Amino acid sequence: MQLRAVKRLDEPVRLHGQVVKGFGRGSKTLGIPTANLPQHALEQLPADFSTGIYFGWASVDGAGPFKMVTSVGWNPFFDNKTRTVEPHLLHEFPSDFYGAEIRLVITGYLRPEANFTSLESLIEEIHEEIRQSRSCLEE
Ligand code: ADP
Ligand code: RBF
Ligand code: MG
Repeated sequence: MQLRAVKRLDEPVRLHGQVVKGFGRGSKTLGIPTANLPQHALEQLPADFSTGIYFGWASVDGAGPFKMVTSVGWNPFFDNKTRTVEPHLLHEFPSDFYGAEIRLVITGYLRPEANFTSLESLIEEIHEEIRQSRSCLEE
């Protein structure tokens, strides 16, 4: 993989909302579940916030904090029509937690959103970012 400069945000960005259903693609297609935030949570983003891949911390119904890596954007690979915030939490949960209150603190930025030539390359890239986020957050 190419080495990337990780950017710490000057001000952490906080978002919260109840976990909603998406297209079910995270676990089924990618093997990487993402807890989607409701559309109105996007209003909590600063106006100049760029779409892209970020990392930070999450809590679920007050449990945590758990490390997380999140996409904020349009998911160009899937040609989505709406902007979404979809964190993958670096924690094994015993079951789904749709409807739970999730809180995010976004502390760092990894890269802009990208399109990929294959699903395999998207999955490989996300796995690399999970490793990178883990090591950044352990510092
Ligand atoms: P959807 O398109 O509905 O978001 P996903 O396949 O992305 O479907 O699955 C997401 C759901 O999986 C989350 O809403 C959450 O309830 C559950 N889940 C289980 N483990 C995790 C995890 N480590 N990170 C994020 N979500 C998880
Ligand atoms: N989707 C894209 O279309 N392009 C991306 O560059 C991209 N990067 C992602 C990085 C991470 C760390 C995660 C968790 C997801 C990413 N996705 C990306 C989003 C992916 O398309 C999304 O999780 C699925 O659409 C399932 O909802
Ligand atoms: Mg999801």
